[in-house]
Amino acid sequence: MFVLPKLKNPTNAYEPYLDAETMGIHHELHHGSYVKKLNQLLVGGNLNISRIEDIFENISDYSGDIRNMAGGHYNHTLFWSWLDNTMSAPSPELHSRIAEDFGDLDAFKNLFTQSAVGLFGSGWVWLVVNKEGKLDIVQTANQDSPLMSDINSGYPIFGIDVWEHAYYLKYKTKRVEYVTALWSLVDWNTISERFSSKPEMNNLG
Ligand code: MN3
Repeated sequence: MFVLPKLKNPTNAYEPYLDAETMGIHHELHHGSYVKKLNQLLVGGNLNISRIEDIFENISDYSGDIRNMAGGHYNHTLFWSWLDNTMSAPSPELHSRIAEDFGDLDAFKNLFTQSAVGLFGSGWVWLVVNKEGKLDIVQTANQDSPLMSDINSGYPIFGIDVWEHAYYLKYKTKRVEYVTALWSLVDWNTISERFSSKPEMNNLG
């Protein structure tokens, strides 16, 4: 059975960028319901799955409901891991890769923010290591992951939830203000660790 992971901090520790009410609802109710429904679907289908990646690797074998709930659980688990209230910076290794692939850190942030603001409807924007081994910015719809076998756009090392439930209470329709504020909460330490521990490209399918 999958469990809802704890946030790194109390819900009010992300203020003023993310308000405590949004963090609480987003974590307990939205993410919590993905976990609960995923477990119900797996039990109901007699499916014994212990790794979400096992679902992603053969995503077309699973129902749309399992796709949505497994993606929702996986994506939000990553999202919380990438948010903290301690200012940090990319590791030298990641920083030089960002400079190589995007110009510099500010250019990357601008491109990523544009992609997040430009995504139509609900979904996620990701920084991935693609099959060529380059950093890339990709979008997914709904709760899809870049790791799903019918998408396969790279290994996500960072991503932002741009569903309205992530920002509507505080920012209303102003998604650009939410994404801009979020840069102050980005935990580059965790992202740098995920970058340096990424699997070999030939394991990405
Ligand atoms: Mn969400």
